[in-house]
Amino acid sequence: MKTAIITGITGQDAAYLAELLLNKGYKVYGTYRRTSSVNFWRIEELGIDRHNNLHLIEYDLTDLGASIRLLQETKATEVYNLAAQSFVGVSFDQPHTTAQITGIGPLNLLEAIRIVNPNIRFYQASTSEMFGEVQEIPQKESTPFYPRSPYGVAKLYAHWMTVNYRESYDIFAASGILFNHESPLRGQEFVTRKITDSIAKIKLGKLDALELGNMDAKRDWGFAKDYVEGMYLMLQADKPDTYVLATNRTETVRDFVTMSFKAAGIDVRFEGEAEDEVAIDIVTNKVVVKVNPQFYRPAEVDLLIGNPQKAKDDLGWEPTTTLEELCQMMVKADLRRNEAGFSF
Ligand code: NDP
Ligand code: GDR
Repeated sequence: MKTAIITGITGQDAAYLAELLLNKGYKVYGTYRRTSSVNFWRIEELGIDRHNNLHLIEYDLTDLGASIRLLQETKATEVYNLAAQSFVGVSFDQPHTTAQITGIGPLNLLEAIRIVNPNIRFYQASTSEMFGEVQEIPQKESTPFYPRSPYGVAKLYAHWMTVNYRESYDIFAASGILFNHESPLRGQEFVTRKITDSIAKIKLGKLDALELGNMDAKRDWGFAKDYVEGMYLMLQADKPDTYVLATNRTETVRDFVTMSFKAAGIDVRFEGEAEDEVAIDIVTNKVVVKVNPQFYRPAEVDLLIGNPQKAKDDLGWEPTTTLEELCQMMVKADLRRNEAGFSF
């Protein structure tokens, strides 16, 4: 039986990856960190929380000793490092914490692999935020990096350490540069889920209007379940490498708003500019989206669009879900949850 560690089991990607690996017959150790009230709603929603082959372990990425013991005790042969302080906005307020968790955290795991068993295969969750300020369109593995947030800088450090351990110690260390990927399991602080959950509440009369920041930002949004398949394929390859996973389509936050309202059966029109921009329900004439500068970032990543050709050629990976399908899936899930009276 193959054994894998997935760090950050309470997060979106780890839940889908755990489901994938369990279905492939893996024994999975999912790590969570100590909090006063830990929340396993994602693995519960997928129905895998009581799976015989899923073992939950308390672990903090910032602890080197704990990283060493984690590898010694589980005897895992694959480590998927998905844990991070993953919210770009928060990284501006907590740059030091973000550096410790998102930057140094992966180094702890790489060091632990080097010490405990250099044959362990390692996946690092790298990000399109490392590209930041546009240098080339579409972005690919060879595009120069120019991160625009403490989060992006921390991830870039972890990415280069992954490459460095691959080259220095012959460790099978893969780095997946993943563009934004969303799902009904996305955290509510991220813009897509904030939009779909708010639209469900507006549709059900529980909320008047949704407040957003920069609606001009363009993102390459895919479906998280497609992307975890790519993570798995990277660790099954003949050699470790760096791969971009993306859909090669980019849309604005405004477009995502329009598509998601449409998925809820509401047509909207936009009026005004910048801080005065609003979206109006065409039938009721009510304002349903306002801009709140509180959600602007000190530095923004304006445009992300990825070229996943290398992953297609080497791994046979391709995204399967359109943005319209993604919006429909997310709005449907949030309507169901809000109708039932709860929404994480
Ligand atoms: P989430 O924010 O949903 O999950 C992050 C996980 O990391 C949570 O389980 C969180 O635990 C855990 N974590 C945070 N700090 C620590 C710590 N000190 N020790 C151990 N665990 C910790 O992220 P996603 O699932 O969306 O993303 C997975 C990974 O991929 C992240 O590294 C993210 O940065 C990266 N990424 C994500 C993309 C996306 O579009 N989703 C795109 C590119 C990269 P807790 O619940 O306690 O907070
Ligand atoms: P991002 O995702 O920063 O790309 O990082 P997020 O959904 O937070 O922002 C996307 C874009 O939307 C704009 N925006 C808002 N964002 C949030 N969160 N809330 C708002 O109200 C809002 N209004 C507008 C943002 O300014 C931004 O331009 C995600 C995370 O999952 C990272 O961990 C991951 O590495 C990258 O995707 C790829």
